[in-house]
Amino acid sequence: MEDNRPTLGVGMVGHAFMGRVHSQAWRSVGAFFDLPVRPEMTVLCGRSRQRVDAAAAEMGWAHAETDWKALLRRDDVHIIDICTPGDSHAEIAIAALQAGKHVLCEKPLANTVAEAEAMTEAARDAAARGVRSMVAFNYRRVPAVALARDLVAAGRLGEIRHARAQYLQDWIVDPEHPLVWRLQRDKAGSGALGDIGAHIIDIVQFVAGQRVTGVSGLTETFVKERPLPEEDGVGEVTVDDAALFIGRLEGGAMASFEATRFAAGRKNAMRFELNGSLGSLWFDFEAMNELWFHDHTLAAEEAGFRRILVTESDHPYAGAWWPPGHGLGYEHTFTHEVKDFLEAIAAGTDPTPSFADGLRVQRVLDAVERSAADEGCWSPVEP
Ligand code: SOE
Repeated sequence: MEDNRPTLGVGMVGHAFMGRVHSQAWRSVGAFFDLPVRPEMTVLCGRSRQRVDAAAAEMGWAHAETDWKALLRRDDVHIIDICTPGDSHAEIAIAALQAGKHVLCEKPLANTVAEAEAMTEAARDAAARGVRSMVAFNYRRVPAVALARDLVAAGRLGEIRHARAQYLQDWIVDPEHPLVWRLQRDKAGSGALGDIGAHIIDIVQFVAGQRVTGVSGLTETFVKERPLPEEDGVGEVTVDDAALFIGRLEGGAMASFEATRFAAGRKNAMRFELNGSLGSLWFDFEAMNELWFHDHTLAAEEAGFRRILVTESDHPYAGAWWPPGHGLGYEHTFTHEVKDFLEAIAAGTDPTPSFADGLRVQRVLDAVERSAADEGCWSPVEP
């Protein structure tokens, strides 16, 4: 049968971990979701000719380029997917939006508030011309997290009193782990704070449906020097290894956040708990197909945390995949992300999380850093 759907060519910049995950999303989305458009993996961009050619062939991209600006000049590229370290997000995203390309940008949106503001302004101008943008906070697209958001929005938690969020990893506990780009401030902007703290700030704001209005925080760098990755010698770690902060949500709730790469034994424990006047929710990414819900309106004898296996066909996203109980993984969150992005482009609506949502997270990150530099002093977050 003839396929009359419009084709949207994707040009992706970067092909390391995030590039690989995004590639699998672009590759599989059309096979599992009935899309109004047809995405095409048109061109992959990377700095080394040899490595980008090999990555393009391995991951299914039709062409390879070594200069991201070449992607903007191509008529067969309609979407730019940015999977580079934070120091290049603003330049690429703004140029792409101005060139009329839709933009999907990895998180955190930028390395500074000023960059995130400029990107948000460019996104606003572009949206007026029908050009869409989205920041890749993929955990919003875990079915259990989307269900948590729906339950809160339906009022099942009542008034939110507490938000408690953690993102715990352990990949640099070993002091011999090399000084990779994520440990360099000029490339990554910050450490655990921006890399994984950004996720839990976004998740709390998304699920609770409320902004963080102020914070007080501490950051720490436990290992100050590490071996250089490609030469002899050591270099200085210029970012935080861990960040711990409390905050206030606009509805009055008290919130706590912990982001660390030093939680030995915790691999990707992105967790949150919300407590409201009518009930509570609890999620841990290491068991990502489950959401725990306590309905406090039930009689005490039968109430208590109940495990919801979020794999039913009526659960968010789940119906497109496997029969109940068979479960999804990390990669599916990115497939859901590009699905929603493509649908919004086709419908002519603004996808979420928007660059403005990314800026909102960036302002919280900045407030935490200012607080930590001032011995934990209370730091309001600009609205
Ligand atoms: C590394 O800490 C990392 O890959 C983050 O950059 C991702 O955003 C997170 O999903 C998993 O951990």
